[in-house]
Amino acid sequence: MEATTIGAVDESLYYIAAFAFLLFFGIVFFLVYFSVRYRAKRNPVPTEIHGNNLLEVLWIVLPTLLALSMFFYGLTGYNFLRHAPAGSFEVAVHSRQWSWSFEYPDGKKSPQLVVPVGRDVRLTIDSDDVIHGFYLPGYRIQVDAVPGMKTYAWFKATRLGAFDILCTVYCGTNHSEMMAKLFVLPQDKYETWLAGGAAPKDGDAPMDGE
Ligand SMILES: [Cu+2]
Repeated sequence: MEATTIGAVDESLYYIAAFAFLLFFGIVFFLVYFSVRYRAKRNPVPTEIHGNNLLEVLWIVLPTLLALSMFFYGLTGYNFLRHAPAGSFEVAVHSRQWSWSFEYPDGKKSPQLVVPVGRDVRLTIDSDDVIHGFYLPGYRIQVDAVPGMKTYAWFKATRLGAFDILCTVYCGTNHSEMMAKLFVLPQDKYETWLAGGAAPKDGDAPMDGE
């Protein structure tokens, strides 16, 4: 499978969720089974078990390995998300109360994020005033925009279409309206837009996977 930010986040989510389901149903199953099997009528004198080294070792070692495997997924996913591949398409993201703007290598600026499909896109994020949160759920990206420093994120623009961008840090009166769109366009449509073509509208780009 091609390595993407979507894959990195979703894989660790599914992995942890799978164990959560397994443990939940496993525990409920044995809870019900033992309640019936050892009910007072059938087992009038409670059985007490003292000391079982094998069990003690098992219930220390198994959960430790399980937790470490989740940590492994989390760490590799985090490292992947923190390191944009060389040669990424660079976009500067500026935030302020209460809007986003995007600046491209040639100096062009736009209120929406527009990128060509298939590229690795590296975002350099800053803020003019207060802390904002750059959130692009369609590509599983969330990074704070902090005044006085630059933060980074990247994603591989594998899916064509329009994706929501939101602010996730409460930043004042119009925080909830601090939204923008990411448009992932085919290369030719991207170049038309870059050369001064009309700004893409929601629904323009062919939808894929969303
Ligand atoms: Cu904000």
